[in-house]
Amino acid sequence: MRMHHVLTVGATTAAVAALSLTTAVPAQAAEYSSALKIKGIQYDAPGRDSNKCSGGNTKNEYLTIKNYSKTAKVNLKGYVVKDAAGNKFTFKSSHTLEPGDYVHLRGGRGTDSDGKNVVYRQNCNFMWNNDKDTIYFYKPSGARADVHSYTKKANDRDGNGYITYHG
Ligand SMILES: [Ca+2]
Ligand SMILES: [Ca+2]
Ligand SMILES: [Ca+2]
Repeated sequence: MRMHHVLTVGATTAAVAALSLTTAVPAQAAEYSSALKIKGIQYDAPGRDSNKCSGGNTKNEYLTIKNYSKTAKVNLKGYVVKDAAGNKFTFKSSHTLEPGDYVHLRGGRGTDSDGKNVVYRQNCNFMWNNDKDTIYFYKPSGARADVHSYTKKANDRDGNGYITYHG
């Protein structure tokens, strides 16, 4: 009886450990039904970081969103990007991504351009932390399109500040 009790406790502990492991798996394990996904992120802008609008390097921090559909055009208008701290960016203007097309969502201020594949957050503060963060990407409906968590240590082996997700 005593032995049985010990075994039961052991099994329960293992089950709890397995459960917490499952919970701790980063969000990128999940796969959502979406044509638009995160191709990669330059989360650490090259060089010494400065959030000054003039002369700073926030523009060199960017998220790349790509249309992985072979047939569907997708308008970015209404899509939302959030980080772990709840900082939020909404694509407010129409910007159509053709199949295979991509956009760089850059920090800082600038002129959005379909031809140059760029949208600016119009905010000179950095959004993506250099040590770790989570990238949440939502459809206009509020449904998740893609989510990825990173740490510099685990996900950026070459240390260049860039991480590839859906290449
Ligand atoms: Ca930097
Ligand atoms: Ca952040
Ligand atoms: Ca890298």
